[in-house]
Order: sequence, then C-alpha cells, then structure tokens
Amino acid sequence: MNPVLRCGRFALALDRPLVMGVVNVTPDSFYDGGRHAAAAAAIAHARQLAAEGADLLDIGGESSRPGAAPVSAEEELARILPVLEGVADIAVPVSVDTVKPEVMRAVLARGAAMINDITALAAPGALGLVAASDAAVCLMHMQGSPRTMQADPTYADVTAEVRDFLAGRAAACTKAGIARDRIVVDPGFGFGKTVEHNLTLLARLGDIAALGFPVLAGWSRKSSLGRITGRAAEERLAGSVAAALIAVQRGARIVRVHDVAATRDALAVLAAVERSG
Ligand code: 9MG
Repeated sequence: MNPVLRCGRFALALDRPLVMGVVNVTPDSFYDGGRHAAAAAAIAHARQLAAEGADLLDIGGESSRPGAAPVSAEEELARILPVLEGVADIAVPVSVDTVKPEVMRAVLARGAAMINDITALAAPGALGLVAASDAAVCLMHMQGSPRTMQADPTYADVTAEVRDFLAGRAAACTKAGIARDRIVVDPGFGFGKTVEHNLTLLARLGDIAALGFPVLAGWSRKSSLGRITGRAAEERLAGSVAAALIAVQRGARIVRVHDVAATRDALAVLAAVERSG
C-alpha cells in the first residue's frame, strides 16, 4: 500500500489510522431551524470535529439510511455548498459524500479533497470527473440501493464478493487515470448486509486490505450495533468505538465516525500498546 493518501492539496500519511468525522446536512440532522440555520450548525459541527482531531471531514447532503428517499442534485448542492464554503479555511481535507456527477463537478471545483461514493463511481461520467481532478475517491460496496438494500441481502461468500467488486472498481479507476494513491476502498458496512454479513466482513477485513488500498470502515452508530447491544442510535458510542478499534486492528486505515474525540482516545490507547509491545 502507498504510504500516503493523496487528496487534493493534501497528502495524508497512512502510518497511523485516520479518523474521518461525519457532517450530515440532511433533514434528520440539523434542519430544525431551516436552511440557513442548518448550514450554520453543520459548519460549527465540522469545526468542532476538526478541533477534536478529525483527519478528514465527510460532508453529506443526501441520507443513505435504509429506506431513505433520493433528493435532487439541486437540493443536495443547496445543502452542501454553504457548508463546504464555510469550512474552506480549515486545514483538514474535506470529503463529499455523493453519488451524483453534477454534485461531484460542483464540489470538486470548490476544493473538495475526496469524493465518497457509496455506489463506487457507478454513475455515467463519475469516473472521468474524479480522474480529471486531483481528489481522492472512496469506493464503497453496496448491494442494491438505500431504498431496498436491507430487504433481503444475499451472498454466497460475502467477503469474496465484496473484495472482488472493490477490486473491479479500483481497476476501473486506475484505467480511467486515477492513481492508486488516490483510491480508498470500503466494504460498506450496513449497505445491503445483515448483521452476520457485517460481522463476517469485519472479522475478515484483512482480505479487503490485501487488495493493497487503504480500507475505510464505517460502523459508527449503525443499526448492527443496535442489534448487538440492544441500544438506540444515540446510545451507541461505546459500541461504535469498539467497532472502530476492531476495524483498525483488522486492517482499516480510516474510520468514519460521528464521535471523533472518543475514537481518537481509543486509538491513542491502541497505539500506545502497540508501541510498548
Ligand atoms: C455515507 N456513508 C454512510 N455510511 C458509510 C460508510 O460505512 N462508508 C462510506 N464510505 N460512506 C458511508
């Protein structure tokens, strides 16, 4: 694996696990006071996550929760752009979570350092847009679409199928001209997977890391943790931190989390143990 991840004007050293902080700008997050208040709250939240030590921020304007309805590119941009502009002075690379080429074009022109695409650049034109930029890309695996993905996820061998899919999409990226050191892969925990599928993938994350690209893992507050612990989303901090640590121990280089400070503390303890051993 390359020692750095190149993303826009940044080169992130991969000699320690990186923490990506989640900044959602969706109606179920900051929308109580209307659009302007939502942007202001999201910017404040992003600054807080950066102050807590986030290595990257991931801004998203369309929910990808199971059953979520799609939004138009115009609506997504109206949510994201004020936030992207409001964090432009922070010395932390900003990723944008989107599947739409129109949104990718607009955010890349405004300095987004990474495109986080839960469909792995499937939309026509998406590959070329990222290739023509200097941004990194996170290629995620999903079976189905957010509307339907949890209806009946089925695999013969979940790890092999996810690994082969990611290998294929990474090959498509390099063929399109995206250098290997701009590519991140992600098994997509919770995206068209049962709790058992998610646990198998976590246990076998090393098979995904063996592809030679940095692996991003996102377990933060997800429903699998609710199924395991019996806890509601807002009570899943301990489970989320545990899953992030396990993911790192099994080969993840980036963890996508809501709780940056707690995750950084846990990773600091892990690093201290590894240094002493
Ligand atoms: C947008 N989003 C929600 N969960 C995610 C995950 O696990 N990985 C990535 N790359 N994006 C996610």
